[in-house]
Order: sequence, then structure tokens, then C-alpha cells
Amino acid sequence: MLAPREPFRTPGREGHRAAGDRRRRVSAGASPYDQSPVPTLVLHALPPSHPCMTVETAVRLKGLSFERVDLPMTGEHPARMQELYGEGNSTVPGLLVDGEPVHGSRAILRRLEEIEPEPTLYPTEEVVEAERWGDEELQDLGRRLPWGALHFRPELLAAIGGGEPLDGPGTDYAIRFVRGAWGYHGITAERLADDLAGLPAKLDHIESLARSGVIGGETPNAADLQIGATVRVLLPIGDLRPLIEGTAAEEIALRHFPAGSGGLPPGAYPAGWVPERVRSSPL
Ligand SMILES: N[C@@H](CCC(=O)N[C@@H](CS)C(=O)NCC(=O)O)C(=O)O
Repeated sequence: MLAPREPFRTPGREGHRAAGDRRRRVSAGASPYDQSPVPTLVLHALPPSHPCMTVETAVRLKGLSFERVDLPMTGEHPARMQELYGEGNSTVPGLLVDGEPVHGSRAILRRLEEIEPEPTLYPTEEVVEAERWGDEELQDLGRRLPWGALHFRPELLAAIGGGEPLDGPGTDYAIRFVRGAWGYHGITAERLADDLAGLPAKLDHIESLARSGVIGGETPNAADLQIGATVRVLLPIGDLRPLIEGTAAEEIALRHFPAGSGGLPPGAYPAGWVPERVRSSPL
């Protein structure tokens, strides 16, 4: 078992709170004199980003107020993020805590846990490991599989998020945009085929985490939010529906990240690239 939350305390915490005391939180049932300061939170995000969904849901779960700033999807965000969060920190999400930069979804969840310990995001060591797995081994699929599919259906670049299919000039633009995304994320056809072939094993891992109670509890923990957000961005891909439907992964994703409209109809990936689902035995 994890010694509750100790590993995530940082030495600067108290000084940081004292410096940023603009609002105050009163916990339910506490004396009005027992108040602790709540820092100002600014979340820097990109609209479709799943780690940003993870962080925003965690902030809401903690009952903290925050401002979300969506950076434009026009290519300037890496430079802007580095200005705010330091050299090399070009990705979203980032969180300014009273102006102090915290970069990356896992670091942010840990900081949120320090600011507001309840409900805990880290009830056990198993959750810490499952969160790591969700970030390091699953999260990239939330980028590579959607961009991978859009290469074959570029006219649906907007439709995957609920927009309209593109016309000819729009599709010309989308083809260039998706090609850029393949380059940026290091997607190749070989890698995409491997990602698809490996997806059932990852879904099985999520199933076993749920069966052993690491994820899927009443209140989401850090692993639910990391894993659920990635699965949520895979749900609009029709080719993946037979693999995901009825699994713990789907249930957790939809519970914490409600489904939107839009999607890609089945048949986007080349025939034979999406593996058959082998149903695991019931509990
Ligand atoms: N593992 C990191 C990954 C962050 C990440 O790659 N974010 C993507 C959005 S999903 C991003 O910023 N992409 C734009 C870019 O790399 O410039 C985290 O969870 O914070």
C-alpha cells in the first residue's frame, strides 16, 4: 500500500500557498476559522487533447475553480508552452499554480493532490503504476490511432469531432494537415499496423485492472482519468468499436468523459489491420 500521498508532497508547498493567498477554501463541517488558501489555477490546453481532458476532470473532481486557456491549433502552441513552462516543455497540458508552472498531466495530478487531498487520486501503489502505464504505454495510441485513420478518410477531419465532411478544397487542406500530423507523431503504416495489432492486449490489461479493482471504482482515481481519457478519444473510430464495446475500458471512458457526436465510420483502416476480438471469459 502507498503511504497516503506522502511521496507527492513537495518542500515548497507551504511557502507557495502563503505567497498566493487570494481566495480561501472552507471544507465542509470545518470551523470558519479553519480556512486554507486556494491557489489560482490556469490550465493551458488544446481543444482535442486527451491528457487535457484528464487534468480538467481531475480539477473538477477536486472541486477547485480554474481558468482554461485553449491555445490555437495553428502551430504556435509549442513556442507559447515553452515560454510559459520552460524549454523543452512544448506539449499540453500545463497548469499555472499561482503563476508557478507545472507541466505534464502526471505532474499536474500530483500537484492537485497536494492542493486538495480529497477525494484522493492515489489511493494505492497499484493506482500509481496503472497511471504510469496509462501515460507511458497507452496515451500515444490516442494520438496515433485517430491520426492514423484520418490518413485514409481525410475528408472526415472535422467529422470525427462532430463537424461536417469537407469539400474538395477542404480535403486538400486536410490531406496536408494529416500528413503533417503523421510526421510530427512519427506515424508510419508499419507502426499503425503494429498499434492496431497490439490494441487487444492493452484492452485486456485495462480489463484486468478493472477486475482487480485498481480502476473502475465509484470515485475516479488518477489511473481512471489517464486511461479513460485515452479510450474516450478512440471511441469515435468505428473500426475500433467491436474491440471496445462492452469492455471495462468503454465503461470507464464514458462514465468520466461523456461521448460527443461525430466519428469515423468503419472501414477506414486497411482491410485486415484491425484484429478480431477474442471475448474473454465472464467473471
Ligand atoms: N504524456 C504527456 C503528453 C503530452 C502531449 O503529448 N500532449 C499533446 C496533446 S494530446 C500535445 O501537446 N501535442 C502537441 C505537440 O506535441 O506539440 C502528458 O500526459 O502530459
